[in-house]
Amino acid sequence: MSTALVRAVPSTFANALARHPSPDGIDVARARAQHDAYVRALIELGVSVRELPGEEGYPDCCFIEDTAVVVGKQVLITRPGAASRRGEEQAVYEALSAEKQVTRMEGPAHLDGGDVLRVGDTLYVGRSERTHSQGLALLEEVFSLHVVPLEVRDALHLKSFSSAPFPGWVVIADGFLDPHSFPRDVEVLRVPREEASAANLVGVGDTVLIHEGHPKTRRALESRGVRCISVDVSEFSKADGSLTCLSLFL
Ligand code: CIR
Repeated sequence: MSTALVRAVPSTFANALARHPSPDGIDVARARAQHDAYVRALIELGVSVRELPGEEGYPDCCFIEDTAVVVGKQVLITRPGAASRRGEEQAVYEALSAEKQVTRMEGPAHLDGGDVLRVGDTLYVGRSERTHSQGLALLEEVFSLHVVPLEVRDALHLKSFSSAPFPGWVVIADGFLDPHSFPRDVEVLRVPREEASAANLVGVGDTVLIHEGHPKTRRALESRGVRCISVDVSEFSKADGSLTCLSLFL
């Protein structure tokens, strides 16, 4: 059974970082209800979910994916790219250090887990406003995997417009990345740019969780035999988050 670590939405979530703050603001109660539904969907798919408490001093802490990169027993605890998020990783370190081989990233390197896309034995790593070359070098050192940098433009993270929901599969939104960035034996599913946030999928078995309201992506997946479960993460989207960012698969 797979295990996912999630982190509760703090009451300060309305102050989460946002590249284009929504005029309506973030509704924290609604975000919490959406988070609960996301957790329930994972549990219904047979995932064992562990939840860490949120911390009021870290409005973005529910975006737990950014604080660690997990590959089997090896974990790299990151130094998040945004200064206001540095320190969120401590609780994740404490939760994982007894059961995993944990390395901690030291300054000046910085990296967000949302920039790390694992496809087989390769880590594709977005060079973004949050992740720079020193962060990439440490990834190469810690994991015995090939690291390939990809430039991120017009988005927060590499996984803001991509994901690898199943082995051998990558989903990317049009216009952000050259589809030929991946080897030929990787199946690349392209989704329309206007549905970019639906390219960020969580895959469990033969099923994906998909951001609600993206019919073209859903149809493209279903026509390939993928079962889709929609979850509404609209409040997290207002803070540039999507589906993978809300969990760390251990
Ligand atoms: C941030 O700007 O850091 C958060 N508001 C959003 C982080 C989303 N993380 C992710 O997609 N991995």
